[in-house]
Amino acid sequence: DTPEQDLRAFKFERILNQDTGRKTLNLLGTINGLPAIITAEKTAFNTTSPENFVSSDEGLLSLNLLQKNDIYHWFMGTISQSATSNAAAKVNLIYPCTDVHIKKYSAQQLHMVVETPDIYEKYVTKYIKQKTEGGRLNWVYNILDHKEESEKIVYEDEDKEMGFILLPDLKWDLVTMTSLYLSVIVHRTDIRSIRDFTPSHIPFLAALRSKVLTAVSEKYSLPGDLLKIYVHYQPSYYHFHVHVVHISHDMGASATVGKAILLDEIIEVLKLMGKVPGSQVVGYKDLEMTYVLGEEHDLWKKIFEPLGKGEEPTI
Ligand code: M7G
Repeated sequence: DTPEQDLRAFKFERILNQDTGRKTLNLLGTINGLPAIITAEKTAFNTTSPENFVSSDEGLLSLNLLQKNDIYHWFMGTISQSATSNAAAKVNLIYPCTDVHIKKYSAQQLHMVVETPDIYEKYVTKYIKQKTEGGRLNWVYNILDHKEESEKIVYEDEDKEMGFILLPDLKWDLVTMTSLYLSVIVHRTDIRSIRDFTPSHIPFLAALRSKVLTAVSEKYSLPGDLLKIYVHYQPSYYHFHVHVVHISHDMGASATVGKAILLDEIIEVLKLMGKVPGSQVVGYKDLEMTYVLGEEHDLWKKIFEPLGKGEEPTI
C-alpha cells in the first residue's frame, strides 16, 4: 500500500488531544488492525502573494458575514488551497505506532521534576538504554546511512567524530520560512543526551553551531539571529540531535523552559565546569536537571511518581 492508501484506511478510535489555540488534533485509530496515530496541524497563512488574499479566485473563495456593528465586521471564509503548494493542514501519520507514541500524543497533566545526578545514574540511565533498543532509532540511522530523506539534506559533514547531517524536521511543511524547523543529527553514536557532555565536547559543539549557521544562511538566506538553536532534555530519541527553529515560530511546549535548552547555554555551562573552586562537577551527569514530564511518560510512571510517594522506582 502507498502511504496515502494507508492513511485513507485509518479507522478512527478516539481523540488523544486537541489544542484549539495551536490548531492541532491528535487521533488514535487502526490501519489493517494495527494501531496508528494521525496528528494534524492547520498551516500558517501563506503570505507569498498577500495582495490575493481577498480574491474570490485565489484567496478567500467564499465568505459568510456573521455580523456587523458600526465599523466592525466579522466573516467566516474558505481559502483557496492545494496540497502541493498551499496546503490547509500538515498531517503526520505514525503507523504502526507504539504505546509510547500513544502516551506522547495524549492530553495529560504535567509535572516539574528534579532529576538529581543520583536519580540519573541509578534509574534514568536504565530507561535511556531501553529507549535506544527495539528499532526506536531506525529513522535516525536511515537518515545517517542515506537510506531515507537523503534528497532533503541541507548540509552534511561526513566526519565520524565531528560530522552531522542538517535536514528538515518532520514538523516543518518545507515552505513556510517563518516556521522553518531543521534538525541536526550527529554522526557519532556515543552521545545519548546532554547528560553525556563534558568540557571536552566544547570544540565539537562550537564547530557544529558555526557550520549550521553558515549552512542555513547559504541555503535560506536567514541570519543567525533569526534562529533558535536548542536541545531537549528529556528528548524522545536518544541519539544526539539539535533543533534549529525560526524565531517567529511558536512551537508550544517543545521550545519552552522545562524542555528546551539553548545550545549556546550548554556551551557556556561546559566552559564553567572544572573552573568553579570546590565543585566536583565533571560534566552534565553531575548536575541537577529540572524539567517537565507528563503523567503518561514512562519516566514519570516508573521513576518520579514512585519516588514522590517514597517508593522504589519500577524501571
Ligand atoms: P526530540 O527532542 O527527541 O523529541 O526530537 P520531540 O519529538 O519530543 O521533540 C526529535 C525530533 O526529530 C523532533 O523534532 C521530531 O519532529 C523529529 N523527527 C522524528 N522523526 C521520527 C523524524 C523523521 O523520521 N524524520 C525527520 N526528518 N525528523 C523526525
